[in-house]
Amino acid sequence: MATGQLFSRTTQALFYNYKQLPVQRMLDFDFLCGRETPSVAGIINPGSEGFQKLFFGQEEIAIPVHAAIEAACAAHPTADVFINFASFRSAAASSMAALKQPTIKVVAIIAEGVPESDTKQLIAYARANNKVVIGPATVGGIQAGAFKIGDTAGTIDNIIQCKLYRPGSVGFVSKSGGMSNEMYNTVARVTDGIYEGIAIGGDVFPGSTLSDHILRFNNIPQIKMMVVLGELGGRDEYSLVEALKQGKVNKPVVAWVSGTCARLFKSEVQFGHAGAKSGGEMESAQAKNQALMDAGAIVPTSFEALESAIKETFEKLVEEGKVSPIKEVTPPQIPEDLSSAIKSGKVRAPTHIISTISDDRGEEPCYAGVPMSSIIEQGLGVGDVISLLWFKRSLPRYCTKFIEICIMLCADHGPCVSGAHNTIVTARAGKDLVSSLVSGLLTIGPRFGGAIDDAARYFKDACDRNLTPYEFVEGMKKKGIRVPGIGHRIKSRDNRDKRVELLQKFARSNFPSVKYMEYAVTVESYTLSKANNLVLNVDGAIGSLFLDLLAGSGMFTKQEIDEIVQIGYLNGLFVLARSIGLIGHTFDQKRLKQPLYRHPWEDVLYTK
Ligand code: Q5B
Repeated sequence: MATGQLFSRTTQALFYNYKQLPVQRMLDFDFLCGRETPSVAGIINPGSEGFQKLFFGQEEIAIPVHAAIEAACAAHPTADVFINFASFRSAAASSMAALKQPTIKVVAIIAEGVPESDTKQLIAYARANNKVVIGPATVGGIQAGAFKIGDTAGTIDNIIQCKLYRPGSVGFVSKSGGMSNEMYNTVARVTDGIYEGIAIGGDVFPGSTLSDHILRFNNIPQIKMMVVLGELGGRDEYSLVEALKQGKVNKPVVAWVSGTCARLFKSEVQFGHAGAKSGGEMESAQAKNQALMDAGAIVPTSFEALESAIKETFEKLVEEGKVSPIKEVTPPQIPEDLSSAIKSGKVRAPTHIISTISDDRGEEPCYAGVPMSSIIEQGLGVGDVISLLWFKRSLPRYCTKFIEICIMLCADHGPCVSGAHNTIVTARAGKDLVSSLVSGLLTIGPRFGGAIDDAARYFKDACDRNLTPYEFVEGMKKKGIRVPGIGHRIKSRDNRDKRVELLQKFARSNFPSVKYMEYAVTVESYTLSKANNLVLNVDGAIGSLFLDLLAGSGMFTKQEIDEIVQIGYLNGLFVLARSIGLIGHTFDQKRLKQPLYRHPWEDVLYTK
């Protein structure tokens, strides 16, 4: 075990197995102490690399995250403390790896339940290599005003109350981490405060012992007295007894071994810690308290009397002039996190996003206020989900059925259409599913699949204005605009688009009115007189029929219909539907292991 100081105001640690709260607490402590550099130099999160954003006072800082211990140590050669938040399963291996790094001097192991045989190996290696292990099963330790391990000393409020933001004159060591918080408070009340506090952990074999730290404290000039809180079980306190007897400790030691109540139980009782069970008489709290007293420690008669024993010892040191008065400092205020300030109602903050269609905050997600379970229980389908998420209302069944038919009919139209072609070429270039899908989707536009909204806009306008097909089509021609929803590359008067027929058939027998569709049909009759392929296409059929759905269902106001047409909802139906086919084409190409596509030269006209 090394002698003297383990930490200082410039000590930096590597934090293993990232946990946001303890790291942030360390940085908040740093800020409270007025440290210039953060005490966490780097984080090791096995398998992931990058940066972790955390607060250092008011500012955010980016702490490097390393995938491996070796890499972290190489990147931060001055960080000599390794704080290990690994689980009990991996704590031993990672601690040994850290101890083997030349830059690491102190390893704190937080996990409880590390196998004793593993801990013994860690202890042996640390001793042989002049390194210090704190724990396992510990909260860690603190050097007041300088450096803190993880969650030691609890909340910032507690740290301020215990004046741990500046050094006092008392060295404290205990087995229990929880009790050390209690004792920091006691010590702060009756002395000038803690200089350093260590919780060695409650295991049978602690990495470093009570006496290891007392002997170390004895060598630290700023520490004027020591407080020890032992507990029943084990013989750790006897090494301190030996040290006292041998005169190795020349500063006052106030000690108490808790667990005196164990004698009230008829059989052996296991207290909280693995090591806290009284085996034989020697391991009882009474025997250890007596031995400590006999060796020269100041041992009170009960735990309740510990505070006054500490007080008296400290006051004696003051009287003797051995303790000079500490200059009190006012610690800076740690800015409160926005989330906790909002929670406690202290502040309000404007939101950055407004959403009206879904809510995932409750027990189950809701679509437009309808819980998911109710959607499933009512046996609703994808048309109903679209009706809720796109139109924010439950449309009648014939409407949602129509939406579903649109999706089914537009799901695919073979490999030769523009979108599928692009998807196929992209998949064959080795791209992933999403890339192949979006490359096809990006092809959807005014000529291919994306004419539904414009078809609805122009048919509505022409129909509402009672234009004759002649006036409408010729008017469009004058403006140089092709009528959206009219015309197809392969469909014609003699080769009708089955999809259009199916949609019309469904609407004629289910919709209260098909006024807009009938108008589109009269337009088609006129365009067919011009050319055979100027049929009402699938975009035109959906566009005109959706106008009928909106107007005839009685579920939308005139203003809402205008808004839907103006915003352009309806191309969404083709996008959604065709995604199904484009995904299928991607899988098909991958399944067929198709090589990179190259367009044949013969199919290109090379000209100047
Ligand atoms: N002419 C669709 O044209 C196509 C005219 C017109 C007045 C028109 C064309 C068009 C409007 C957009 C539209 C959706 C580009 C189509 C779809 C999904 C799909 C696709 C698939 C699937 C076809 C020849 C002559 C010219 C033109 C005139 C053409 N269209 N006049 N209004 N709408 N339509 N798109 O065959 O006098 O000789 O100069 O833009 O609704 O995309 O299966 O492939 O499921 O995947 O290339 O079904 O109609 O005809 O350009 O040679 O024109 O007709 O002015 O007259 P074509 P062009 P002129 S459904």
